[in-house]
Amino acid sequence: MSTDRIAVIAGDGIGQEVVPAAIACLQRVAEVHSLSLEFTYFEWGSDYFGRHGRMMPADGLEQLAKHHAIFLGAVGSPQVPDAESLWGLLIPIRRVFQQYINLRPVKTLDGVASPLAAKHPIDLLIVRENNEGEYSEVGGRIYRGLPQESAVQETIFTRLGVSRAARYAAALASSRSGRLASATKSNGIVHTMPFWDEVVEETVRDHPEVALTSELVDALAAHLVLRPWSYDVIVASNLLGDILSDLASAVTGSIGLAPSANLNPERKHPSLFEPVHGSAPDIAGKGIANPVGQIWSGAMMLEHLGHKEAARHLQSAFESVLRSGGGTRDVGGTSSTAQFTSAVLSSIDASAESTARVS
Ligand code: GGG
Repeated sequence: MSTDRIAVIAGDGIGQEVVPAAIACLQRVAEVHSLSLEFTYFEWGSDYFGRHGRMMPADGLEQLAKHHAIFLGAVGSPQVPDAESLWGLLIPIRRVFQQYINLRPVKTLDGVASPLAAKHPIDLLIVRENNEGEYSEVGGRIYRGLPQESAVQETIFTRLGVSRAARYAAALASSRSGRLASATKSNGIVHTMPFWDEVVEETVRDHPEVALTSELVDALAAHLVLRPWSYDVIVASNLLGDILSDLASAVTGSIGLAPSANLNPERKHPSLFEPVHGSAPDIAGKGIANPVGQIWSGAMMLEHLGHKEAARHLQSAFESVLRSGGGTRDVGGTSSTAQFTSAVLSSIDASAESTARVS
């Protein structure tokens, strides 16, 4: 049996609560499926920043590189400027390990009511370009504190970056309904967005079976509220993909449900799995955080590591707890993080026992 080495960074706020919850579920499902998962914990994040003036040690990326996957909770604290916390940990990991795809599934789950009148089930995938675009270091501020103070931030799109995101999204669409929507804003952003559109269109031409639509992001956002079920795969730039995935997951009931995989598709480097939500300082420490986004990210990690059956088992365990109304408060239930987690553990055991009885 080979061992999967997983680096764990619980990080800030509710990351400290949902990560242990998800690891308990991963360990239980690993026992059932005879998998060897080895978790190594890195206490990096905003507390580390308070002690050391940086979010992770200077050799942090070298330490992470020795692992098969990275399991991250949340980053962000009122004590640390947001740009320091994000650019000191998550963004270098995404870039150095060439995790250029951020795959964000959005799905209606039984037992979770949408805040909107969703007439049909939602099941879509957002492919967010994860290495460039609006998240750029190019720019700066001048004349700080003076009346002429100015700030400039440049968006960088490269042919390589846009085409590989589009290619990944087109292949996904091809394996599903064949429908692919690309988010743009080429009416207002007149250089980078027409370039995005051109490169996406050229790339998707290699997939004649894929029907590509290009949609202005403002209209796309409205459609995601009014008829989210009509989308299958959406490809978007770094910033637009981030915003659309928060919106779409909120439409399914809660941002606390949404998982994500930061993928290095070539598998040359470890990929990173994290919930879409952040550190939620307003509820941190109260024991009420929804661990579904983190557990679902764990299921995506198992699938990426080649453990498809274990991934399905974990997925159906948390889905069945939600279905029976055992969710946390954000999805209309009454469970604490601990109660929800223990219900998922029981569900893993129950389905393992019934499978054993049948075979
Ligand atoms: N779960 C990771 C986390 O804390 N994300 C919060 C966040 O602001 N991420 C920024 C991004 O994904 O671009």
